[in-house]
Amino acid sequence: MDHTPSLLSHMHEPAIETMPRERLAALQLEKLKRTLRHAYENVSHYRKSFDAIGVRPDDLNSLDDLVRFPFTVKNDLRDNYPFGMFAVPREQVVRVHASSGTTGKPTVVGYTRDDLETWTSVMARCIRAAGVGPEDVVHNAYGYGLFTGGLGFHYGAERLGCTVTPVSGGNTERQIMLLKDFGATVLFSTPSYALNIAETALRMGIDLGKGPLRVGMFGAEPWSEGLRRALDERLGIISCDMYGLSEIIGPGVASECAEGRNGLHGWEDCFLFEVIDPDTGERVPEGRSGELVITTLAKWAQPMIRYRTRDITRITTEPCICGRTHLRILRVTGRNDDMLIIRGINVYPSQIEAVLLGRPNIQPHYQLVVQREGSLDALTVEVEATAGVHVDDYPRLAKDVQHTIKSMVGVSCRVIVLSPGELPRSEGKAVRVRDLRPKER
Ligand code: DLL
Repeated sequence: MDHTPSLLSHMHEPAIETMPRERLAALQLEKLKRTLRHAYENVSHYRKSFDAIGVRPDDLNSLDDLVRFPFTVKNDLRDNYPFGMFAVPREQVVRVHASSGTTGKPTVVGYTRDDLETWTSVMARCIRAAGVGPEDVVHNAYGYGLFTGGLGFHYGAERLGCTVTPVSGGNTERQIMLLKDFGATVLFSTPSYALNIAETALRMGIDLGKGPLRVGMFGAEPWSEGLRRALDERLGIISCDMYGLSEIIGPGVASECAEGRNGLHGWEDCFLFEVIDPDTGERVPEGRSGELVITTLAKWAQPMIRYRTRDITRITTEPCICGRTHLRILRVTGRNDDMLIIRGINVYPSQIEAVLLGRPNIQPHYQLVVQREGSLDALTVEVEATAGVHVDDYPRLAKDVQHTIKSMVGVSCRVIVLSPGELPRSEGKAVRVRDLRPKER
């Protein structure tokens, strides 16, 4: 069989990744004009929302002109459920995915054949950036199905020539047997599931840290540097962060390089990134924290114009040691929606995680329970002690954690220390918050 064409296309890719930023901007402008026209001409939602504020695709003459265009929000997708945001005849849509919302109907996303090709190639870029290649045996524990994680990683890794095991989530003991028997060198999963895998393996008497595993690509939920260190150590790997969302393409929007591991390269030839103040909608200067807004530049079935991700982050265009020129998204600390306001203090679960991971005798499993006490919200943090800590020591441990959370995050909370194994373990996206407040009517 002749493998030349696919090898050649891989060789062209790195040129895009190191393209000078001025050329990248010119490419973005050209693609953005096409995207705006395509959206306006083919999606009634965009036609209406542009007309409502009197802007036309032709009003865009520079990248900065994008601020004149309206945002798109998750509700726009819900209102047009299931296929109302498609910009091509349904016959050209060859795949749909969906993300389950907390409220009823899922958010549906569609792909043309070209969109799938774009997705596969950005995924291959991400996986290569983590230092993975054809020599690797990849264990893919992201869920296969409507969730974009499983199939997104699958096709990207196959494109690179890796040997892919499509395990999906769940049945953790069997996963460990396969990891070991197949000699997996790379693990794809959510960070919370990776932790579950590491822990279950130890219980089975298997130290994955001593095996051939060498790289982990973790994402789909917020996680902290502390959890990164724990996973690196327990699994004997270099773990890289991976970011994406169904509405934009799935995983593959941005990922860390193995060399830098300091922010995720967002692929600017395919996506245009902005950071805004979530209250005013104004762009914030580079380096300042705000809500990430993404416009697709190469998505035909369902173009997204200024999609408000609700994810809070910062971006930088400072050069990275790996030589890639695409901007970096600094770790996504959480979603706007995940933010708790406890007695006036804003708290993200990942901030609590960062504190817990630094404490002795505490395991990296936790849940935050929010309750209404009178007119105020009260926070209880449930954590687990490590094996071997005597129950008599739990109250002292609780006090220590409570004190550290207060001094580092600024929030007062109750802390309950539980025995090892008492908290639920994740098999996909971890549930970090149990909200027991009465539902607003
Ligand atoms: O979670 C896509 C994905 C799959 C990304 C596998 C990475 C790995 P959704 O289910 O639509 O898509 O959820 C998207 O998850 O808006 C963020 O809030 C959160 N998220 C995703 N990656 C990260 C990350 C997939 N690395 C939503 N850090 C996003 C923090 C993340 N949050």
